[in-house]
Amino acid sequence: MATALKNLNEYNKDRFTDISGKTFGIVVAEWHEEITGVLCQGAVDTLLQHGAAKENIFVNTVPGSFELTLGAQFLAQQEEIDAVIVLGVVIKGDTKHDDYINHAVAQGITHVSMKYNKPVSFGLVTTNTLEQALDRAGGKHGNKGVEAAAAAIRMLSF
Ligand code: RBF
Repeated sequence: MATALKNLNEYNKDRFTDISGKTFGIVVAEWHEEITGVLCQGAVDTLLQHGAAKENIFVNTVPGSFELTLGAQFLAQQEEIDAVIVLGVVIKGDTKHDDYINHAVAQGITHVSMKYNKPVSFGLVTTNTLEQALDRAGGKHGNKGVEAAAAAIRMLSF
């Protein structure tokens, strides 16, 4: 579990497989894009640092986090894609939209992962405030895009 004391930014790289021949699909929500852009950069940098080829990383955007599931499915159904990384930011507001979106994405991408038997990483930042989201996109709680990429690599080593 990611807390102030523990998160996957300090992952154990010994457990990583060689990803030089692996292909990754990243789906990023455009809502709060100043934050999702940082998550995406963190994910891409992590894949590159661990040997993925630039031409094997496919980044696609969707309008909002609710659309992440279908975006993940479009990617996962492609045979050449080995793992999918889902990135978005949902911030609590006056209504319960966040609950509905977050649950839909969590269940939706789990389903995609099971259906296509591929890792689909959950990089959805779900916070009460904008500040908490910024803290998790290159701030004091690391970068959840990095963590999502690390989880995808780790699962390819399973
Ligand atoms: N999408 C996000 O990615 N993050 C949000 O914080 C977010 N807040 C929303 C708040 C409301 C009230 C609504 C209706 C939508 C919100 N969306 C958000 C967009 C949603 O994920 C989706 O793109 C739209 O509902 C269109 O299907």
